[in-house]
Formats: sequence, structure tokens, C-alpha cells
Amino acid sequence: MATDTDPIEAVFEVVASVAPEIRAGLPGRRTTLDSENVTGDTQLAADVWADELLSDRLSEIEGIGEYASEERETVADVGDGYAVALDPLDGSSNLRSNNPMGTVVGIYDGSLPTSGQDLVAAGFVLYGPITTMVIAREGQPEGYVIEDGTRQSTGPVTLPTDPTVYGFGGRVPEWSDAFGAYVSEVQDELKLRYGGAMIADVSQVLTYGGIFGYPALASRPNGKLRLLFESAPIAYVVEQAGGASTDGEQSLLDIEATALHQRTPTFVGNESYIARLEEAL
Ligand code: AHM
Ligand code: MG
Repeated sequence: MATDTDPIEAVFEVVASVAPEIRAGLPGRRTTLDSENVTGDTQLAADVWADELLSDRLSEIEGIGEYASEERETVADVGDGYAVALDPLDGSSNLRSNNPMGTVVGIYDGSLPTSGQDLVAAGFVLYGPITTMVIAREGQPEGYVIEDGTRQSTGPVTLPTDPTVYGFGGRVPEWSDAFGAYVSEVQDELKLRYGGAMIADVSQVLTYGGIFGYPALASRPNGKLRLLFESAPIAYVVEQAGGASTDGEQSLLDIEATALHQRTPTFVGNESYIARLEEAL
């Protein structure tokens, strides 16, 4: 796409314009493929298709240098400029039960893998009963409703100061004792909301306040979520909305990535809950 707008804006424009196509293409793509992605997840036809669609459109943008996604092993060199890292269909296992899913986008000023400090913008699309989008770039994030491929602003997104919801992934016996003790306190204070798609659960936290996380598990010491495609972009959005993030010790934005597909324990939400968690762990 030849563009006279800036590349960052162009990326969000493309993601918004492709969202209705992605939604429309889902019904026929609920089948599992025989392949696994590079981090060992079963791929659906929808995962591969959404990745190809987004990669084709985003690679055409002038000022984009790298395209990387959860669904492909290596970084594609597509020109000069920013690196775009995507989870094309976050929570795609929800397609079978027809629960929400999302698309996560991080735009890095630097070559991948790199730290979240290089993020210059991040955002997500949520395919719920309606299609919404949140974009964070230099300051407070903004929310949108997507209709016919165009974005209508719904105003600034600020984390409520009176937290209401929590959701944590993994099986309880696989949690550390310290994390389990923290959750026993949290569950007396907040309502459980966990839907198996990070974007949908984070959208609840952004709307009602609280904490979302996927912790270290006995069988997965680094948790499930991938730093560059999921954790750092979502941390960027939540931190800019007035919240905080952690891997248990430090902001998710401060982790130096050494591998493209590395995973990290991931927590985002109100600062008070993140601070208590860091103390507990
Ligand atoms: P995916 O990107 O392959 O869909 O996996 C990531 C998803 C997150 O959206 C969600 O928070 C997590 O996996 C749910 O995992 P679980 O099924 O273990 O609860
Ligand atoms: Mg995914």
C-alpha cells in the first residue's frame, strides 16, 4: 500500500479494515490442521489464514521493515522501518465453542527479538458480540468500534480505580504455593472472569479494573503467553491506560527478549494488585 500517512497509523488502519474480513471468514475455518505452530500449539485453519491475510496486507506498508507472528518461525524481512509483531488470532481455541477471540499488534522501533522498551505503539481487536479495538500510542489509549472496516472512536481508555474482576490461567495444582496464596486473597475481593482468550479477559480488566494473568506452571516454568506477540503489547496498552504489568519481578516491558517465541509469566492490571503480587512471589 502506498501511503502518505505514517506507517504506525497505516498498520492500525489495515488491522481495522481486515477485521471484518477475518470475522466473516471464521465460520468455515474451525477445523484443526495437522500442523503445530513453532511453540507447539495446535493450529486451526483460521490461525494460518488470518496470519497470511494480515502478513500480506501489512507487508505492503511503506515504513514496515519486519513482520513476525506467533504462527511463523522466523521474522520476515519486508522492507525498511518498524517491526510489526502479531498474534493474528489470540484465543483461537475459543472458535470451537464460539467464544471471543482477538488480534494483538505490537509495533517495535528495532529489530526483533527486542525489549518492550522499543514498543512505539500497540493495540488489539476484540471479536466479541461487536468488533472493538484499542490503540495505545504516545499517551492514553483510545477505544473504537469497528463497523464496515472503519473505526469510530468510543473515547479514551482508562483503567478504573476501583477494581472488580480477576482471571488467572493454568490448573491450580500447577501453581506455586506463593501464587496460590495470593489468589486466595484476590478471590475474596474480586469476581472471577476467565474466558480462555487473553484479549477478551484483558478487555474486562480495562473496562472494570482488576488483574489478568497467566502464571508460571509446574509444567511450564515460563507460563504460556509469548512475550513479543502477547505479553509486551498488552502490557504497553495497560500501562498507558494507567495500570501496571509484571512477570513477577519487573514490568513486562523491561524484559530483554533473547528468542522470538520466548514465553513469560504475564500479569497486567491495577497497580495495587500488581504490587501485591510482586511482594507475594
Ligand atoms: P493462543 O494465542 O494460541 O490462542 O494461546 C493464548 C491463549 C490466551 O489468549 C489465553 O489467555 C490462554 O491461551 C488460555 O490458555 P488456557 O486454555 O490454558 O486457559
Ligand atoms: Mg494465538
